[in-house]
Parts: sequence; C-alpha cells; structure tokens
Amino acid sequence: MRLVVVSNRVTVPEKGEKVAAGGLAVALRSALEKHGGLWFGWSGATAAEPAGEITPQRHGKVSYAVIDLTEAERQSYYLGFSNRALWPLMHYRLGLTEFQRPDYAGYLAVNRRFARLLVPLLQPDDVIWIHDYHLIPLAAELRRRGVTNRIGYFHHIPWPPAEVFGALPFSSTLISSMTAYDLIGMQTQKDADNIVDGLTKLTAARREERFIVTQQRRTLVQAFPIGIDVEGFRKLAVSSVRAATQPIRATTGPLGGRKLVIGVDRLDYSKGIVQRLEAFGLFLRSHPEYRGDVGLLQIAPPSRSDVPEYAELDRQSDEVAGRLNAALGEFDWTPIRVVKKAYSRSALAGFYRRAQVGLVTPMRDGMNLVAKEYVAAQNPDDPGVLVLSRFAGAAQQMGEALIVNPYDTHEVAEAIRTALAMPRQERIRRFERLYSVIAATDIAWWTSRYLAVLTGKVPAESADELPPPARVPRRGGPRRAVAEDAPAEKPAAASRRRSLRLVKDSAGEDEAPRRKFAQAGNPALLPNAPTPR
Ligand code: ADQ
Repeated sequence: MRLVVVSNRVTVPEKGEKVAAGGLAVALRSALEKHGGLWFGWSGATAAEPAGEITPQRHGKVSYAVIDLTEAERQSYYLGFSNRALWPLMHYRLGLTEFQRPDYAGYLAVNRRFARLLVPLLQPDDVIWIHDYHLIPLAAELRRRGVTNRIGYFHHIPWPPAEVFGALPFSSTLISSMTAYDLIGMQTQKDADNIVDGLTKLTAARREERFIVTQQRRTLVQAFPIGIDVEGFRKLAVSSVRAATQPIRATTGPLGGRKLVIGVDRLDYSKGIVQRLEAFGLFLRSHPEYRGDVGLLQIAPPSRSDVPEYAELDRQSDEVAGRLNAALGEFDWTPIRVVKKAYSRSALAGFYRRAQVGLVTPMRDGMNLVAKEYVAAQNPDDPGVLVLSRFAGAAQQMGEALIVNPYDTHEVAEAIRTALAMPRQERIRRFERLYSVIAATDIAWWTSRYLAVLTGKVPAESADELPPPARVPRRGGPRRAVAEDAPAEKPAAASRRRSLRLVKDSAGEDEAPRRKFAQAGNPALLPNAPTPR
C-alpha cells in the first residue's frame, strides 16, 4: 500500500532540512515515509492563474504535490467559507457564522480542482487520508471521477449537534458528501455522535451500529483522540530548561522568584483568551495575597488576521490586558504579559516546564494539544497543575486536570487559586495519571491506529479499544529534580550550589523547599525557577 495524505496546507521541506520535533506535520511525514507516499494540498501561496497540472517533487520516500490558489479562491474557499462559515459553526458560534453563496461556490470549486489534479497521480493500491473541514466534499468529488480506493477523513475540530449544523445553508448537501468516505475519524465520542445525528437527521442515510449506511457504502464513524510526541516533548523541555535559552531567560527572567501561570494559543476566539485574562484579573482581586507574587504569561501569535473577527480579538486582548495591568500592577510587577509571537518548540517546552499552572480554557476545541504539551513538559518531581476547559476535547481524556467551565469567570479564578495552593503530593498524583494517559495515546499511536482501522487491519468491532496506560517518567526526589532543571553552570556557581544544597536537604516536602531556596537567594536552583540573567 502507498499512503496519500491530502490537507489544506502543505509545507514542502527545503533540501536537507531537519524536521522540528513534534506536531501533526511531523507525524504525518513519518507515516508517509514508513509507507512511501504522496502529500497533496495548497502551497499557501497565491498565483495569477489557476494551476493546470502539477508535477510532484520528491524528498526521500515522500513526494509533495502542491498547488497555488488564485486570490479569489483564497478569499472564497479559505477565508470565506472555511474560516468565516465552517470554523465558527463547528465551534457552536452561530452568531459569528457568516454564510455567502459565492464563498460556498468557491469552496466547492477548489475541492473539485483538488480532485481533478489528484486523480492522475493516484495508483490502484493507494490509501487516501484527507484532513479537516476545508476538504469535506473531496471524497465525493474523487468518487465522481471513478476513484474506488479506501478513503478516510479526519476532522480536527468539533462537530456540533444537528440543530446547530442544520442552520448552515446547504448543510444537507455538504454533510451527505461525507458518506463518500470509508472512515470518518473524530476527536471525541461526542463529535462522533453529533455527526451520526446530523447524517441521520439531515440526509437519507441510516445508522447500523457504528456505521452510516447508504446504497453505495458503509461508512465507519469512530473517535480517535489525537496526541503529541509525549516522550520527545518531555526531553525537549528538560534540555530547554537546562540550556536556559535566550527566549526563556528574556521572558521568565523578569519574574524573579515569582510563580508563573501560562496560556499558549493561536489568537482565536475559540480559545477563550479574553475571558481567561478577565479570570486572572478576578483571581488577583479575590486573592490579593497573591498580588506581586504571580504573573500570567499569555503567548498568542495572531492568526487569520485578514478575517475581521480576528483583528477585533487582537484589539480586545490588548485592551483587557492593558486595563487589568493599569488597575492591578505595581511599579515592579506587571500581572499580565501578552506576547504575540511564535516560538520554537524547544522554547515553548521550556516555558511550560517553568510554569506552575497551565491555563487551557477554550470556549470550544476539537482536542487542544497545548493541554497535552503542558503535561508532557512537567518535572515529575515538582509538576505544575493543568486547568482545563470542559469544552476542550482533551477534557474527555484528562479528567485529572482541574476541569472548569470557561464561561464561568469565578470558577476559573478559583481554579487558579486551587492550582497554586495544591500540595506537591496531590500535584504528583494528578500529573502521573495524566501523563500515563497521554503517553499511551501519543501521536504515533494515533496515526497507526487510524491507518490500521482504515485499511481493515483492525476490525470495526475493536476500533474503539484504547491502549492501557503508559509508564510515567521516573521520579528521583527533589534532589534529582533540581539537577535535571539546573542550567549548565560555571565552576563558581557549582560550588555555591553545593553550599545551598544543605538548605535544600534540610527542607521538608511541599512548598517548603521552594521558599527556603528563595530565601537563600538563589532562585536558579529551584525546580521551576527562572534563570537569573
Ligand atoms: P489548533 O486550533 O491550532 O489545532 P492546538 O491543538 O492547541 O490548536 O494546537 C496548537 C499548536 O500550535 C500547539 O502545538 C502549540 O504548541 C502551537 N503553538 C501555539 N502557539 C504557539 C506559539 N506562540 N509558538 C509556537 N507554537 C505555538 C486544531 C484544533 C485542535 C486540535 C488540533 C490537532 O483546533 O482542537 O487539537 O487541530 O488536531
């Protein structure tokens, strides 16, 4: 079998380029390398004329076939129908859903063109795996052109109930095109139930156990919770904190010995960033004893800035952070910092490990990989606490986080306080459970499981079996935790550390070591403390 992956955006690697650790793109690339394969999609660029035909470029065992879109296609297919109609609709935000007939026509036309250009590149034993909401009708277009290969779809974002989806004009036509797939993969069981509900209510298809049945086909609908490269990300976090790279020094340096709460998201209204800033402000107002002692770092690079709702969100987050900082800040302490840039995986992993609280509070999210990255990056001996929205798909697997309703600012504010005050043993217990779940269902498990079900190697009856919990990283007690996170140091610093160790060795459990170290004046030796400049 050869694997053909189709996704909206495809990045062709530069010659000799090393692939960064982690992420969906890396996992797909390694699946393609294993089976030999083709990756097809939009280059992300625009051209004056629509592409006529494409010649794949080969990199090792993988060929890349990318096309440019015209500016009109980018506007209608990508910005219009995909991001102003489908994205808000799928995230249950009917009020933001903006439907325009010409956008829908552009969306269908691009899907038709993808199909027309892909068909000549296909071979009889190819297995085709199509990704995400930009390409829902692609399988139907391929079938119309006589393609009989196995075709699977994976939906990375939520799927709403039929009453919400049905509000979209042409919703029946769009959803019925899903029956051209052999396998529909969803992030959670709730999403799988919703699409089955939509298919049975809005089309003539009927349900038979886990299948949706039409005259042409039986389509299996199944949840496959997506994961990350947990072990790889954990190692990255350890090495990032040890190396104390520049972005980490520059961003966490000004914190001194203060605690850090972190949020990391694309700047998107589904992520609940403004509501999160308000919750942090409320936490500081309700618990003034924490003022001056803890800061929120919100990393939020802008995305889709040519969609008006995103530009407005950008303005709003600045406005709220500015207002709260002005009301609550001190001359030597800024409670909230919003940083709008993308960081390397290594720097992000270091930030997560430094943070005592990971604040992941989307209003709605397919899965949310940041929740998994935050847990993977923690120090097993002194882990931070994850505060997680119940509306993130990740909450279905990560019940040991502090689960909150992001619409309830008071609840989120109180969860921040609970997380900051949580005793070490309780933090370790929760971390170990979370880690064992995300490590068992990591990105390698996800890709191989999906492909095994799509190719029939795993029968439909066992498709929803999950692996047993994985082993958690070894703990070595507070001493090992310190050694693991201490930055590479000069001999003079090492001798200072030896004398400070006496303080640590006499310290009790829980928060005591942190306080004693801080009093001893060397925050660099604290498990999660920022490195001095
Ligand atoms: P996204 O909406 O993009 O993905 P998410 O799952 O959180 O959301 O993934 C974001 C990724 O971007 C993470 O790997 C994160 O580390 C990275 N990232 C965010 N800010 C960054 C920054 N400043 N610098 C560098 N990297 C940054 C969609 C769905 C999700 C689903 C994924 C995968 O919306 O629900 O989990 O696909 O299926």
